[in-house]
Amino acid sequence: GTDEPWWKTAVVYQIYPRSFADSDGDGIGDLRGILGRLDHLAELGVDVLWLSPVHPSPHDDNGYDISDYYGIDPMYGTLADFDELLAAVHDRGMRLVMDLVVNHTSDEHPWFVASRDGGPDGPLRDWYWWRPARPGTVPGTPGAEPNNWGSFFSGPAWEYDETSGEYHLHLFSRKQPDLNWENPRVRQAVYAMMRWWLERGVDGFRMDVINLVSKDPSLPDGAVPEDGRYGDGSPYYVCGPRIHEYLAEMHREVFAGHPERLLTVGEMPGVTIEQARLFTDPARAEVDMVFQFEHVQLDHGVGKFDPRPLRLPELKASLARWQTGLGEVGWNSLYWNNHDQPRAVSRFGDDGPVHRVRSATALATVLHLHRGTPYVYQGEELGMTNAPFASVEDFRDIESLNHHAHAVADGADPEKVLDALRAMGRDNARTPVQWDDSPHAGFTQGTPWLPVNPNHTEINAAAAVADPGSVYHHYRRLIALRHTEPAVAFGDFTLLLPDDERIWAFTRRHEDASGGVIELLVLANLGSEPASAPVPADWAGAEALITNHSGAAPLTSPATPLAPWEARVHRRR
Ligand code: ISL
Repeated sequence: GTDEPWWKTAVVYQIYPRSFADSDGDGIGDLRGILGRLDHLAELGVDVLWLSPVHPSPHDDNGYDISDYYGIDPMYGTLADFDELLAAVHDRGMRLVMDLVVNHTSDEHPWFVASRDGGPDGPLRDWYWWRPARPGTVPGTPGAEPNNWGSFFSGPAWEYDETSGEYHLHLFSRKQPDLNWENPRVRQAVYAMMRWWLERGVDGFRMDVINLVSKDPSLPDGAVPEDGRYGDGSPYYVCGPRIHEYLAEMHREVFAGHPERLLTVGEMPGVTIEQARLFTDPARAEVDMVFQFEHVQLDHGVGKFDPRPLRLPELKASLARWQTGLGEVGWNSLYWNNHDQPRAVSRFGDDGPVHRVRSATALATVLHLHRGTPYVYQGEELGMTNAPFASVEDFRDIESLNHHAHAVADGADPEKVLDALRAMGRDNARTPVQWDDSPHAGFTQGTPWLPVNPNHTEINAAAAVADPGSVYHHYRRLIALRHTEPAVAFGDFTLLLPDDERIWAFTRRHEDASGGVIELLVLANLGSEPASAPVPADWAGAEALITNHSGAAPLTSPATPLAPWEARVHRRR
């Protein structure tokens, strides 16, 4: 499709600046560090860089608590550094997308300070969600919160302000008060800020928890689960009553001035396929694509810190449902990893020395051969793994630390809580990028804010670039294939063998403008034992486009043997 938007053939690379590359030795990554590593990304072949937040912040949640939307945190550099980085990204033919965190600000943002300190009648009071204590309670005491919602980061979703005797809502940390989008002045302030960055030259936004910005203003109590302490408020703020109105307004006020140029992706926990189709229907003009969460919650029990084994048929079925659900209308984003998820090779693959490379490349092959825009999280292209956290003191993430404190206070076994953090904690994704085998992996000359994974002596970019069989080179080939083979970007998706517990198999079928048909067959063994994939007779002998197994057997019918974690893509015309 020549009149398709450019981002349908693009691959996005996410940079978590704090952990990417440190240029000044303070142990924290920065903009000039990114600048120094741009050639690694250009050579990987990605089209877009998404930067996690770089604005001034108290860093209660590593920058997802912003105190100045118009600046750059001095820890990361200056606006001049930012402009230089943006120009260097553009010089290499890539685009730059920023993180937009506008469900909440920092409690140190001047808007919130004025809202709080101006008291109940102050001019900015209704920029946030202030509410009195529950009737009949003593304000400031447990149970007096305006409703029973829990925060995503443990504890109640309300923080008491002694001065005014009222509470503010915070779905995340107490230092991340939720903005009141009901107020049109709040929305206009957000849109003005977005326009300012677009005029500076950025190419779009990844929009943090954007489907939570519309709340039912009556903020009703939520149902309390049997074993829970807090009510579930999600029915009142996930894809709330005015969400489509707000995003359509944002599109008119911000995006419409920049036709063709932008990529917009809404991060949307709890979004359903039906909602996602509305958000991404081009005719509705809201956002280009969304991050959905279904496939990264299949191994959750009662919440993410109650991990359970994943069943492959469920994972395949989940992705297949989204392929079909957004097949005719809308568009998928595709991801295994980001700064909130444990490392995919450790979670869904086998990160031991025997199978790490092949399981990382098998997962990559399967994901990148789906229809949608793939996102690569820093270090994923190296097959970076979860980190060995010895004790709770080794964690830095507010979500993990709060969960540990609350769970242990509620009587949980600290060792079990620690095991859950090891498996699911966000710091797994946040250890510094492993550039080489030197003491701090080439990330910093100083002391890294979070220790580098000791396995950087084996797993690092320098080694990967030098080895044609590395995870890095496999990603490079997958990215190139999306650019050159239209069936990868546009082909129809059909899942094969849905109940198979080990084989992931599907086809992609694309008819070009002249009526020529190209079909791809993707086969992967998602296990550490050999397996055999049934292959229809008419596929036997089809050309192999990509494999992660140098000695791969030819494609034979009625079955093709697959080595542990072997993945391959075949094509026929
Ligand atoms: O990782 C999670 C905990 O289970 C998610 O609930 C996560 O908090 C959710 O995906 C929203 O994430 C985004 O907003 C948060 C921030 O902490 C995350 O880093 C960000 O990606 C609040 O801004």
